[in-house]
Amino acid sequence: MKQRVFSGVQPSGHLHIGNYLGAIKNFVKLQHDYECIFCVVDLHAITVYQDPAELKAKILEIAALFLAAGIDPKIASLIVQSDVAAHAELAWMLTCVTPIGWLQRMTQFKAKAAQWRDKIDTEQDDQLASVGDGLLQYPVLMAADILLYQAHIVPVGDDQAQHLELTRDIAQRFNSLYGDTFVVPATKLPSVGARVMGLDDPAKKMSKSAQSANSYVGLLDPPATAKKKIMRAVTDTQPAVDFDNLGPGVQNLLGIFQAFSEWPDDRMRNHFHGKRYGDLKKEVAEMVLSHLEPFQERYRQITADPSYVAGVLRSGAERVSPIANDTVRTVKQRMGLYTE
Ligand code: AQP
Repeated sequence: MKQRVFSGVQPSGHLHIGNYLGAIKNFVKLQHDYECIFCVVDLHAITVYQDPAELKAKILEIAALFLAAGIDPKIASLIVQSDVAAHAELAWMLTCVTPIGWLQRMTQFKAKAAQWRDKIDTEQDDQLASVGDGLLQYPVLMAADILLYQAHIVPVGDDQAQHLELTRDIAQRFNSLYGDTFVVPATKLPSVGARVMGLDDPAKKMSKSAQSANSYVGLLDPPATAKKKIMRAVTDTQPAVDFDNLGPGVQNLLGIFQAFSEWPDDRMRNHFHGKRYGDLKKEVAEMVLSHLEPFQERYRQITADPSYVAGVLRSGAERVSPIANDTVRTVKQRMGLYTE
């Protein structure tokens, strides 16, 4: 029997090449050798306020982007998290076995809570004037997403590695309290592209919720915009690429090129050592656009029929629900909750 893979992407902001290189590119590769479930994690997105109409549209956009990237719904299941109620149900049961200190230590919680507080201060919006409990609980929901399907492997970018550690801790704690129930999953990071940094600030990771759109190349950015963002990327004060002394901005651009091209290290070095930054950026832009343009063409074809994506999501939910319901039933029995 094939091992199972699970991963998700939030329908928040604009999906960018970091999400693609860190996660989605791996999804496409893994679908041939594993039983894969890929999820638009909309319940995660609402941990900070989302405009309801925008969120609804974004969910379908992300699902269509998965398909445009090459996820084949005949072999992999594509689902929306809130469409399978068992995600939220298991999350509550796992919340009850998770020490609060584990959650308070999460670096993403600290960063996102600070980011949200800044936003509240700037916008002076009384209605949203607090950091929601959902931000703290987010990694438990993520653990539930994964453990629900007894996934063996979780392909993610490096920023999610800490949450995966926590998922393992929660699974092990549950197993030791109630008996062996969950598969303890392994994290799968890509060898290149696990943490793509912001183009305008290579000290920060490329992020959907970045203040400036110049930080990321969106998967749906018009090619001219994508090129302009790359040409403006921060490099450093040296005149040319020096592999023995790479600044973070240059390293990031080389990493983006390598992750798209899949060139080995020695070819990268031979080709780029001594190149001027303007030429490096031009080549990075060409490489990114050579992937982005056909990708965007497939996206246009997929979204031309609005009922197609909804149909894929419906059959995905039908396919995975028996697995999810089975796990919830077992967990309820183990915990002594009511089952018939
Ligand atoms: N910069 C990145 N480099 C490599 N991988 C990345 N991922 C995110 N940013 C990078 C990976 O993309 C997958 C989906 O991410 P997510 O939707 O769960 O959101 P996130 O991890 O919180 O990342 P974002 O894009 O920066 O979103 P916001 O700004 O909304 O927080 C994950 O596997 C993630 O590791």
